[in-house]
Parts: sequence; C-alpha cells; structure tokens
Amino acid sequence: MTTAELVVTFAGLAAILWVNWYFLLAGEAAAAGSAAGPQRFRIEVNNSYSPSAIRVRAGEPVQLDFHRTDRSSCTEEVVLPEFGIRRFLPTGQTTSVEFTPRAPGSYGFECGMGMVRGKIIAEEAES
Ligand SMILES: [Cu+2]
Repeated sequence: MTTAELVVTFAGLAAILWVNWYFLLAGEAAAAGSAAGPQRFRIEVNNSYSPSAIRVRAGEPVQLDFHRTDRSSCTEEVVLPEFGIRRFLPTGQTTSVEFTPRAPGSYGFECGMGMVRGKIIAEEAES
C-alpha cells in the first residue's frame, strides 16, 4: 500500500467507527430530568419517539407526555409492557402516562406493533 492508500483506509475506518459511536452510543445520551422535582418528559411522536431514550431515577414516579403529530396508524398506541400500560394517542393531542420504575434497569416503550421503540433508563437515585 502507498501512503495515500493507507491514509484513505484509516480515514474510512475512523468514519465507520464514528458513525457507529454516534448512532449506538451517543443515542444513549438520553434526555435527563432535573436533579429534583417531578420526572416529567415530553415525547414527540412523529413516526418515531423524540427523545427515544430517557434517563430517570428509579423508585420515583415518572410522567411521560406523549405528543403525537403523525397520522400513521403505526404510532396510534403506545405500550409500556413492564408497567402494564397500553394507551391510545390521538393525533394532535398530548396523552400522559404515569408509572414508577421500582428498580434500576432499562424499560422499553413501543408502538402497538412493537416497531417504533424507545426506552427508559432507570438509575439508582443518588443520595
Ligand atoms: Cu407500529
């Protein structure tokens, strides 16, 4: 290999690594609630969940306000299996769900078909 080929190869590798990092790990840099006060988050539902990852304190109530703007039937329901929640999300409205993640861990939420997904990352509350 010439020097130029080596440079191109490494630049390509670096780009691939960066893309993987950006989409796999940076996506984890979730929206976090304030240190104190209610754990309330607004989630835009428009064929996807934005933000799709939410960081909360375990053992404290969480309220998610789903604001749906798309009309596709895909996202008309939101399901939080671990909390036994299944709710209809009317387009153009905000629908709130409340639950308390008892233990630290990752809890999913998804559309009624399980195609569009998001997650709640519950962390040990700092004391
Ligand atoms: Cu769906």
